[in-house]
Amino acid sequence: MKIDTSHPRANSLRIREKLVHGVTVGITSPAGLLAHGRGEAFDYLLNEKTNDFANDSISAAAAILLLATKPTLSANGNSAALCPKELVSIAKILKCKIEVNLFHYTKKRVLLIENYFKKINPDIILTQNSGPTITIPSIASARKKVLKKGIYGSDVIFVPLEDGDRTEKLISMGKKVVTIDLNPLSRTARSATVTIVDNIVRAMPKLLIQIQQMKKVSVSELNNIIKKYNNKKNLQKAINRIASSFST
Ligand code: PTJ
Repeated sequence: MKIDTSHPRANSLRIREKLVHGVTVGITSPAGLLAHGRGEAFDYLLNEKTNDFANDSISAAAAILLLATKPTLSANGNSAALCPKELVSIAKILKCKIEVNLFHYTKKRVLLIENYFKKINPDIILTQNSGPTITIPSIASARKKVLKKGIYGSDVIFVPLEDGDRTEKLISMGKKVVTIDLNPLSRTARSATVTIVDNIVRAMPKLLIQIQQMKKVSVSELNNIIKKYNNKKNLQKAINRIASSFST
């Protein structure tokens, strides 16, 4: 669909088109459109901007990812459609890999997403041939199957856009989890180490810049950023922001 640039919600329509394209080429699940709709509702209540609390989370996320020994970026059908280039750029700076891990699992869609990333950078993506997979029994969904070389063997995992039990389980395995989720009440938002309550299309370019800028920051300074950060308090600020949008 051609989007009229003068349309007051042109940007929102452009994002929708990316997801519709994702469904058309088979990388995004049809349910991904519904998930995006839920996100849009929260975005509206958050004033469709990166709020101060999200900027604080972005700094903490950059610090945790830069301090990680072995980070992995987990991609799904929505993140692949909305910000594949940023995911690849972040993986490149962190010298880590992207692993496709799907809720609405089909082998076909996994292969399509892997190839989608390979076209941007063939060296950045772990594939189903990248060694053994491990099943994390306490995860209920298909997301329980992870690569030993990827999510299973990582100390920090980036899991944007999901509301599920995976984050809780990864945390209970001693891992740190960074997420992006417009819904501050989701299970993932509440159990992650750092939750960026913002639209992934706004947050990812900012996270990329932050990681680039903080690359030269000392380990003690990165640790200080993390020490000062409190995810629970940050989520409360997002909830307060949403609540305040209901007053006249
Ligand atoms: O590709 P698959 O099969 O792995 O499926 C991906 C989806 C996203 C469909 C799947 O993980 C799912 O069903 O997710 P949920 O449970 O709907 O959770 C998605 C979360 O992301 C919700 O809390 C939404 O509010 C949030 N969300 C949706 N769109 C955005 C978003 N957060 C940030 N930016 C968005 N654009």
